[in-house]
Amino acid sequence: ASVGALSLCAAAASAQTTVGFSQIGSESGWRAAETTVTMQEAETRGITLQFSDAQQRQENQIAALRSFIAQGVDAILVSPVVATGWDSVLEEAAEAEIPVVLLDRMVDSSPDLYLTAVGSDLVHEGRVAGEWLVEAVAGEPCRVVELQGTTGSSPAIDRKAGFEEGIAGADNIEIVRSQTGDFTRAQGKTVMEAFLQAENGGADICALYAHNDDMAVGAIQAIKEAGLVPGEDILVVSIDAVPDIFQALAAGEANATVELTPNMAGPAFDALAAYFADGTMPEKFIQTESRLFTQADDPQGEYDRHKDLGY
Ligand code: GYE
Repeated sequence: ASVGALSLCAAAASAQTTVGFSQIGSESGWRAAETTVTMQEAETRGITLQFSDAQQRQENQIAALRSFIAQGVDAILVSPVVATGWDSVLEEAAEAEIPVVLLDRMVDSSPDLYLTAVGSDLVHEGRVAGEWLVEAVAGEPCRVVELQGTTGSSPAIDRKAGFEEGIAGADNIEIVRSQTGDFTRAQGKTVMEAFLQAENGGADICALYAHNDDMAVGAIQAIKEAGLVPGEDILVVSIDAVPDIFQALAAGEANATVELTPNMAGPAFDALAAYFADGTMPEKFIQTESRLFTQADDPQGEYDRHKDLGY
């Protein structure tokens, strides 16, 4: 079964729309911001949001989705922690004619099994980071260490592939170590400590590429504790554009980040509203914008602006 139009009636009949949201957890500042924004967007629109925190476990997400289906919610939002293993539960939602919208991460399942996905082009983000590094080192030899996101998650897979594409033409740049830091600050620091130790105290590392800002912030701490200057001795490029990385950019301790909006729920709720109103089928992928920020892009101003926004 695929997402049908019958759920239109269900949502239209009840005065209030109820949406279940299965969130991954709170591994990063970006994730926390997405949760906040999703709750705000629901409230603004008068949507009742059933929030479920999976604490990083797919089995908890699948259980949450099953409980949303059993309750008969009007729609489901899910940020899938990993890409595989969703077919059965998505089929169950489709059987129940409950539209599912993916937020910020993708699944390997057939697109027929969800209404739409809201997210950035994760490969593009990695490519932008890689291309930035190619320019920054201008032909000089550069040994890169990479902190990957959660193993098996679409951003970890795609941001790795994208970065490799971005540096593909540059023989002077080489990824010498690559390991997961699970998108967390704590793991970013621990894994960076191991990288530094393995690479001559850090002297042999030219740049760090982290799949998110939180891991970069943890790694920056490790670099400082190793007696090196992040942003100078070791270049730091990451993804998300959370307030803390703008602070690091302003302090010269990070070099570049690729912005990812935490407002995935706004476009998701817009698509659901149109779908419930008259059956309008959204595009299968609603792409949010990505842009690069460097130390030259007024990081202090960006920090202030992001602080004011709350993310
Ligand atoms: O970049 C990271 C996180 O799924 C794209 O998940 C998202 C990533 C985001 O926790 O910080």
